[in-house]
Amino acid sequence: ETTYEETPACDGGLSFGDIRIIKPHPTEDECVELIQNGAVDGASHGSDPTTHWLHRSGFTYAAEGMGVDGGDALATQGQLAQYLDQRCFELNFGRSYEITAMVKLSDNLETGEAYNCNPAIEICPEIGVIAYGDTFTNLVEPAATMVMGEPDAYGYQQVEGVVDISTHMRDAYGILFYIARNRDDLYLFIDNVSMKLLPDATPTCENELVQNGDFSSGNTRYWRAYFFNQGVFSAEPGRGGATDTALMSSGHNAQTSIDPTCLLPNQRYEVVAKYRLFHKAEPDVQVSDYPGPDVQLLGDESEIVARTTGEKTSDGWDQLYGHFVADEWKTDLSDSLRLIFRKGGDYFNVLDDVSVTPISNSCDQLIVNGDMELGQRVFWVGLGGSVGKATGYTGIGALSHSRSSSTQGMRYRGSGMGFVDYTCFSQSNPFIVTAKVKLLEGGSTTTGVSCSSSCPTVTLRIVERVNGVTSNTNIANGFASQVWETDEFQDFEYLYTPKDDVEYFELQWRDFPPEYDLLVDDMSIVPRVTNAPSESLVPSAEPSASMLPSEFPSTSLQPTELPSTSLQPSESPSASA
Ligand SMILES: [Ca+2]
Ligand SMILES: [Ca+2]
Ligand SMILES: [Ca+2]
Repeated sequence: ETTYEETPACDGGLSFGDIRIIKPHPTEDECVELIQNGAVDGASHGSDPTTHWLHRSGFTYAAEGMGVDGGDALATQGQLAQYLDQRCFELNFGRSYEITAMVKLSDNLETGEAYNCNPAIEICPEIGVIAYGDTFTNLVEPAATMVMGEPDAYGYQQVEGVVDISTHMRDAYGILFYIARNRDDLYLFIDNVSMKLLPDATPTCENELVQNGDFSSGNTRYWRAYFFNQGVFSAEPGRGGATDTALMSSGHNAQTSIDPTCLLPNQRYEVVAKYRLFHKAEPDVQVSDYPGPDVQLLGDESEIVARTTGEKTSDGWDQLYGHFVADEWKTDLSDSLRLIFRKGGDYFNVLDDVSVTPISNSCDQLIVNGDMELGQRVFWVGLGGSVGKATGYTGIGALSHSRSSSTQGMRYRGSGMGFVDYTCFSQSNPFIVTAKVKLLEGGSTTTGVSCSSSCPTVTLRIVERVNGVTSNTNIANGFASQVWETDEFQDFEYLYTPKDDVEYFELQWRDFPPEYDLLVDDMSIVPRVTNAPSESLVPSAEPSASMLPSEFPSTSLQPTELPSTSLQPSESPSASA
């Protein structure tokens, strides 16, 4: 006997809304690694090595035993791709994923003999991510690029990159990850593919604001290209030796982010980096073309915060240096603050040891690089004439050439690059300005000027602006000796009483005879009270209005204005340009 259930009543059935598909929330663990079967080791394990992988064109070939370390790989004559778990981009919005993969190009599917692709000079395999939304298709390409350097023992080369989760990824209904061959003539092998959540980049706001600035991790983490469709690459060697890496940007620019909430309001910061430039036409030869890269902070506004110094390190790297103050536009950003290394033209720019750190506000020494050892370029600017590093001296800095006017010289960027912290200034705290100064016969780097009478005059001008009013103080010949000893430096010293509320400050060496060049070294501005060695040069009594020691001939003092004949009418006295 067969029995049946009772016939159900047919008065209802399914209607719209009776079935709901609930999208389960992923766990955090499920969203750490987004690539499924990234090791593609199925073939030798008896399972399908192509699981989770799609080919966008061509075919998929299980390359058994042809992977990294002799494991399995996948090969294609098209692109290999897989869809990512889009829910993870909602869960982790605001964070970043690091993409890594090993890839190999070969013209032979059977032997897999490797073709060594050089991303500096040719198109190599890359990884892209496409977000499909209801109203958009957003492409991140490349999301990862090939690392410079030799292939590993199995012929594989590293591809790497970092992807920030964009609003497009968060709002997409589907996200495709793909590895592109970019070569019609070669097969693509892939292995060890990964797209992994980076540790939460919530900054710890430690002393160093640049993450992975020495690239010692061997990857480009936290760095990317500034221009769309440009890459940044790990490059060897870095400054840390043969196994250390640096960052290479091809064509244009590299950038990283600084969290604006880590900046202390009105704090001063030092920007330091090392670089090497190569022409694309001759990529093996380092060049020192000027201007070098500059370093820009970019948010709602932008500011150049470092430039080349013109002086190499002992290991042959050029140097970038600068200061900035964390003023409001930098600290009050809701979005990220970007640090961009810019060098136009057909160059490779290799960066290493990038650092942004707060400067101690001790007011102990207001001149940066006073010994000129870092070079002169970012610090000193020609005033009419040019400024260059003096050769034949031990680290002597500034030399003014080709002067056609006696007012020409050089100026120190107290403002502009912010090298003098004039928040240290107040009328109640005098400072001592010192320098070593030497005059050379024009065009000579060695022959000093000597004199017995009517010795030449050299002027240090202090330019200050207070409440929008610029004033100059000219100190002509603040020298201990009035005799110019040939080949000797003269000691310059001046007791300087700053104004209150200084808004702009610079120093100018100028107004010396046009037939001579000027050398300056060991410049210094220190508070009088803490500068014990200079106490002997300062009169024990209250300084007179002239602010100079009494043993100086008073005729050499011109504390307010120079005779008008020595001033060029065409030049703005403020020289604040
Ligand atoms: Ca494998
Ligand atoms: Ca390095
Ligand atoms: Ca020096």
